[in-house]
Amino acid sequence: MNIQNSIQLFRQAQNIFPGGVNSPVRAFRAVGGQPLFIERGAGPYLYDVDGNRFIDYVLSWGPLISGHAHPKVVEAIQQAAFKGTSYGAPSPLEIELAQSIMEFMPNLEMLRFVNSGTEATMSALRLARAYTKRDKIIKFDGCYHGHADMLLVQAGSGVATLGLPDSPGVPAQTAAATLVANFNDIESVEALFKQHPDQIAAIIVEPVAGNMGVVPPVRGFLEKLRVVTKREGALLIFDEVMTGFRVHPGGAQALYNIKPDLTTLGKVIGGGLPVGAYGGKREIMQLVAPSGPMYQAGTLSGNPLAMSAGIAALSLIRDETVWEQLEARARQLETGIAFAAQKVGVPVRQTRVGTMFTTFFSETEPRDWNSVKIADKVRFGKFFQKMLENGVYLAPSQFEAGFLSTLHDETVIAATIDAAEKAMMAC
Ligand code: HOZ
Repeated sequence: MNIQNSIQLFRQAQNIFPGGVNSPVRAFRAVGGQPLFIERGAGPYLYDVDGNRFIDYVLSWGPLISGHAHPKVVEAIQQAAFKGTSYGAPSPLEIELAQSIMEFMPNLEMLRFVNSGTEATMSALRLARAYTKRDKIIKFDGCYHGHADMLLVQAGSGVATLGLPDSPGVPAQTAAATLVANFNDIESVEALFKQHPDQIAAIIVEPVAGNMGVVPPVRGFLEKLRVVTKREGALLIFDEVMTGFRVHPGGAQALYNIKPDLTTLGKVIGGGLPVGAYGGKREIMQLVAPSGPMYQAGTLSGNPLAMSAGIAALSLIRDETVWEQLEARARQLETGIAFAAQKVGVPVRQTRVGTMFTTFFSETEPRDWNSVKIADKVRFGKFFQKMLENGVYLAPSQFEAGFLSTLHDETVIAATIDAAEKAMMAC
């Protein structure tokens, strides 16, 4: 595969950006080789600057449920841009998008728009602390909720990929207020409540873990989190930045029928533009300034481009048949990859919930970070490179999720399975 232009650009980029990138996982350090520079995306495909075409399963790390550059989303952004790119004042678009989100997720009685998932989780935790008047929080080993100080503790995603469980620069006191439990292990949660009585403000959880690769919750785990938090006077925060609209139209909270106190959402509600939101029970949300004393603000929050793109993107997935088709294609991919691995004799564990999936190169059932981290990363790296050579772009880390769009049709999926079989034979 010719990647001469990408090679040249990466050389330049390394002088300008740390590691040559603006977000760590993109540097391909976990899979070898070097990043491809992208020229454009169209439907299920990405095209790099050397003219190579790839079936894309990253989809901007999740949000592009209707594929790249969907005409309706592009048109909405164009129309909005003609009317100005930012007002720093309320616009009717904010109400329209919020109402659309609330139809999908009725637990959000009120919400606040922000600019990213990181802002959403950081603000939701501040709110939980303000509401409960407690300082400590619980997160799960291997879960990632953005790069706010208090959340860079035994985190997933790029932090796990690069083998940096924590980050220098996070004050020890801040890190000490973040308690870490094991995903899918309610006993580890109970133990923390016992050790820190009346001090824990909230549990924040990816209801389907996605940032250590896709790890579904075991039966009863989320239900128990709900019971324990209620009993202990702590809030339950579902971080649905990844799972929102991905595992079910109403997110994981609809799929598993759990009512969290607060929910965080990210780029998916802006059709891939920079946006996020946090929301939940009215009584809690009313603590947010200016209706309450918990301060949080942002000039670009609710900006008209992101709102317009979000309105268009969500309107495209309202139809139930869209979901049925997505589910069918995702199942085709899941079984196809698992079958290819079996045929070739490569041990994998294939996980999937809705349109999120991961192929773990492991014989151990993925259940938590400890069972996931032993996956064969070298083999994954080889698989990743072979998939690229065969025209398939996966997330460049064993510890990330893959995503499908409505434009990943049967033919696209069949080509992916074919590529997977070839790639497995070579790794
Ligand atoms: N940590 C992000 C995915 N979980 C990657 C973001 C990016 O590189 O764009």
